[in-house]
Amino acid sequence: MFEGIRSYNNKVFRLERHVRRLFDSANGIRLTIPMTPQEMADAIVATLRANGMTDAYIRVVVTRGEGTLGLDPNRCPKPNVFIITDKIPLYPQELYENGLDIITASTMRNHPNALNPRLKSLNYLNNILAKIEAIDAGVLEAVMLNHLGFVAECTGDNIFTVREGRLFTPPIAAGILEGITRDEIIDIARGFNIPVREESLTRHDLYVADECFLTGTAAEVIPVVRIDKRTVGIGKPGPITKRLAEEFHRRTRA
Ligand code: PXG
Repeated sequence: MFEGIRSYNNKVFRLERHVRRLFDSANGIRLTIPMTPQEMADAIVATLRANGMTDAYIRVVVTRGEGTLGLDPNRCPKPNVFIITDKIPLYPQELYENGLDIITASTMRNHPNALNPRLKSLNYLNNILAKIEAIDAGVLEAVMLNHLGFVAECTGDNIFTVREGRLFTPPIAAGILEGITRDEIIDIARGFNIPVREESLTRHDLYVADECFLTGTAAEVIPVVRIDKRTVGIGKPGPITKRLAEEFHRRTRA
């Protein structure tokens, strides 16, 4: 299982939430992390300090550890934990200003009763296959539908739309990761009295949106201006997207 976390200005953003999600993911696959959540949080901060980084992308990984070949996880008695602090390449700055072009992937998101997308595991083949479709189509990101044909999420980001002043995003039950950036954006929108609806979206809802954007720890908040070669809204990042992104950046530095 893993986490992707960021630090800004020497402070780890939403550290407790990330640690909680890591423990929930481990719990979901019956993997016992050999430390307490507080010890994990301390280890993350200690790694950041040891590497002398203030603005970093932090990757925490918990594996089942060494063992024999075969499927029985009990053959791996001692879990391994490692923490990397590094930089992660963002989308080019120009795309934050002008917006991203994405496609709908034909690879659907994992069925929640097979491998639940709420589990942040390093089994990303499902997402990687969709990412390959995006790259083949000449774009950088793909939106994935769920087993019912509703919009789920992108390969490493959650998705939002704006229509008539309201914010929409698929519910957790659509089979998505409970994104920490997603939660932050919902909280910011509520604070601005922008109505937020977590409801099922179809591809058509994306096409007729006034605005669209993606959220993730790595990508932060990035506008989408074209989906499947169709222009979203006026083809430029919208005012609500900009307002939410601005407040998000303010909070990361607060
Ligand atoms: N959905 C999926 C499938 C993700 O992997 C998010 C949503 C956003 O969640 P947070 O909590 O970060 O707001 C993720 C997280 C990358 C990269 O290289 C992306 C993630 C993790 C690690 C690397 O783009 N995405």
